Amino acid sequence: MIINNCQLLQTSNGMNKFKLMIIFFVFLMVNGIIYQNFYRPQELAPIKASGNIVNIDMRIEKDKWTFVPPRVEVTVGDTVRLKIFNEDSYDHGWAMEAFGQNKRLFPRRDTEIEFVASKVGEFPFYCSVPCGEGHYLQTGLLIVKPAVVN
Ligand SMILES: [Cu+2]
Repeated sequence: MIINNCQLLQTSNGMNKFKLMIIFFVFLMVNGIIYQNFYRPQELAPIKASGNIVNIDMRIEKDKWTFVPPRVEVTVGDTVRLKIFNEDSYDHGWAMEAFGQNKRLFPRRDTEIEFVASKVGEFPFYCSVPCGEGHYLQTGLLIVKPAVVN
């Protein structure tokens, strides 16, 4: 007996399952757009770039497993341009989950990292490349302050 694939996919009113799936996906997308634009609480929305650029020079001191400065303060919406110089003869890394950053820092050179600080809070950063005895202590903190309302 030969079973026709198309017949298996037919529903009682003759509508193809694929059409139903497409209608369902369109329904989900429309819901998503309506939610994003009208119902999502402000504090959940990422804050857009203000256009203000903050240049930060950071160093990794030789054989000290430290980021200098270890604390950085910016205002929400700032575009953060980090320039990190690695003084060591081995690799380090710079990672921050909150803003999706993870970069390898090669020895004795600058590495540039750029991102928008799109939410308020305190976000740790750390060395993401196993680099020696001080690796797990090689951390720092980015403080993102709320924007000043005029
Ligand atoms: Cu490390």
